[in-house]
Amino acid sequence: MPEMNPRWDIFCTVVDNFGDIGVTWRLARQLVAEHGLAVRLWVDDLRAFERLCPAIDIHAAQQRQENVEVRQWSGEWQPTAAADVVIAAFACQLPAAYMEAMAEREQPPLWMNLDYLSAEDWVIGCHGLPSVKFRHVQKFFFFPGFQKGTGGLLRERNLLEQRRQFQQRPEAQREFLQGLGIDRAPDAQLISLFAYENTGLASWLDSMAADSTATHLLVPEGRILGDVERWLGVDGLSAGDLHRREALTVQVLPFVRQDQYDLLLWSCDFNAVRGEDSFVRAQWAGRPLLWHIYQQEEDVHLDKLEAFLELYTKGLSTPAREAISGLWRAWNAGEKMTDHWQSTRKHWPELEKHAETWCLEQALQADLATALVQFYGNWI
Ligand code: TRH
Repeated sequence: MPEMNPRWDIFCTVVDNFGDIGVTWRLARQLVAEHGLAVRLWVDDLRAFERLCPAIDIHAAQQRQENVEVRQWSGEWQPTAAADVVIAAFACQLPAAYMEAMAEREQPPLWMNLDYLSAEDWVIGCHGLPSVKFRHVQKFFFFPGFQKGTGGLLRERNLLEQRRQFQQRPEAQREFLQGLGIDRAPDAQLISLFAYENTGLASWLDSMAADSTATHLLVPEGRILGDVERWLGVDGLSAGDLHRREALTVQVLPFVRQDQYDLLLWSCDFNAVRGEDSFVRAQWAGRPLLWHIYQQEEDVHLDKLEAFLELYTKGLSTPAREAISGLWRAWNAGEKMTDHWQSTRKHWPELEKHAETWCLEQALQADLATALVQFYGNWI
């Protein structure tokens, strides 16, 4: 008999950066808050987690955060009963003893691999298919995605309504920005910059500095700061630092809590994002964006970039499509951004409208947490 109140275990190994924990923490919270499930989140690196959620006690073997049971996934695995639903995030390898515990259950659990996000078409054919077996326990592929037939995107139930309200209240935005030490000049466009190291940055900063419109660029502390320092000709940038070069103001921000990061994206006119989770959040912000994709071996990430561009730019006029695609391609090749930025600026109103349309279209799909719960419902 399936459990009345199923227990879920989510396993996360932090490969690098913040995407692995960013996605699993978001999913865990949503399964608890919106689906009333009992969720344990097993994480092998609580220091990365602490950046997104400063309330984390990095020494605790077990703790509750926002009603999620957070477990330190250490090398020495303590025997534990397997849950009803087991999610291995991004193909992480579960502890051998836990796999045995899954197989020993009277009713084997639903075991899924939550894969990386891709807009490629093959994802539709593979989503939900059986993968490997451990003894008699079957694993399934679960693919997030942008199209019908995929597992969708993480989106909290009231997210777009909260975003709409926040964006309609300039005083709420001002208050939030002031809390981060940001004093926005009324006529300046606000841009956030979260990216990996990028040799194209200098040319983009040159363009913004030379622009007739003022730009206030907000850079959370992270990997791109070295390139910003080189362009400014300064060393050791840290949160709070502010530099002006012609029309461009560059301000370094602290790395904020994950929910605060949404407010930052919602406050900006344009967001440069990266990886997976910030990329999706920038889409929910309903504003034009620039994606720095996570680089993979043999440049397979470039196919993913093109697949997304093909979907995203549908409905745009040809010049606007060429402008934004050119900008994204240049950014991801570390190439000169100057001309692409100027063309993008020319199509601003159209790109702004399109970003909102895209967001609303994407929100017509079931969100990923709901899709997972439905998958389980169909499986039992
Ligand atoms: O950090 P990322 O580059 O993460 C990843 C990992 O590299 C992963 O291994 C890879 O597979 C994946 O990308 C594709 O980018 P991402 O996914 O955007 O994760 C960043 C998280 O950090 C996201 O949840 C938002 C959060 N964040 C904050 O909470 N506060 C901040 O100030 C900022 C800038 C981000």
